[in-house]
Amino acid sequence: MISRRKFILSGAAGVSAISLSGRIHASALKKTGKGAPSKPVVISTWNFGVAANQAAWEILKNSGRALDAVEAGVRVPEGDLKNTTVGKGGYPDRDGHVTLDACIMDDKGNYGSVVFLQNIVNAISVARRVMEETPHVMLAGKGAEKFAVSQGFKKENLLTERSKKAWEEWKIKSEYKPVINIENHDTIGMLAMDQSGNLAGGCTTSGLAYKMHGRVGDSPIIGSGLFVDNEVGAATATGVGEEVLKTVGSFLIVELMRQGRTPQQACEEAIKRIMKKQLERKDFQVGYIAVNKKGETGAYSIHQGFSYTIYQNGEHKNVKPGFYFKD
Ligand code: SD4
Repeated sequence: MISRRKFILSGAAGVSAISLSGRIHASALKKTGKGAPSKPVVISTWNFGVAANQAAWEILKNSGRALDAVEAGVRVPEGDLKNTTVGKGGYPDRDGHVTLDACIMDDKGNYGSVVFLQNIVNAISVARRVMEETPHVMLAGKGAEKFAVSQGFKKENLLTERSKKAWEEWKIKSEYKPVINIENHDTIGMLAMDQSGNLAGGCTTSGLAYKMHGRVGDSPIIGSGLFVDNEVGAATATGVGEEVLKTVGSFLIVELMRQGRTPQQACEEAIKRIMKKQLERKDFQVGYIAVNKKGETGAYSIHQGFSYTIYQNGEHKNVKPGFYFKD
């Protein structure tokens, strides 16, 4: 367990300490200082990064590998039945099937991914096995499921009563409209740098709710939902995957960092790249987070409401980054 029972929530409106349960203590309001970046560091999308970062930190603080940390971290929301965007409990596609996408990448440029995986809770761990136990980098659908079972993963129904009910209510109108900032929980993308300075990343999702059956998003696609280059840095995405895919967002951010941009500048440029083509569209969200080899971090989104969670310099912080549409 981490010894510090509080972490800091910071944003445009100020900074507040909140308990690990996620409740805000108004009495604990205080300003954050900008500490110099240090390692290890773990950064992840949204609020559920809190519990996920703690699991990752347990590994990092004991000089564990960034790769092990991101896997352990994102398994937390995968197994959380209340979470409707990742793993078991994730909202289904329009036909009522929960289909998962996930990928993982290590410091040596190795990558593993599963797309359109059904009936297995921990898609991230299956992705890691694809990376480490097969000659391939990506497995899809039934093949991915068969491989997972051969590796000892248990098959189970991922549609919970709650998500089934939500789907039945959705079917009444059957309108496909991805919700911006769904419950402040969405795809989890996690980036970590360990004590040795090595980077890794993981990204896992049930994808957009009520998508067409067979749809695959950005999250399991190398360079789009996630990219790690141990020489430079790492980036990951959340939001409407189609827009991330069209701009190969995470790879773009890492390449911009290679050219000298800070993680913050690179995330902003990647969002601008999307909006250049989508200027009139205000109906979708994308958020990016990034870290470079110095342990500096950055984040940016199209709309307000995106947040990320970081553990660095002895503090857990939930941060609300800047965003494109200011009004
Ligand atoms: C996808 N990027 O499947 C994922 C979903 C997500 O916020 O992140 N939603 O397109």
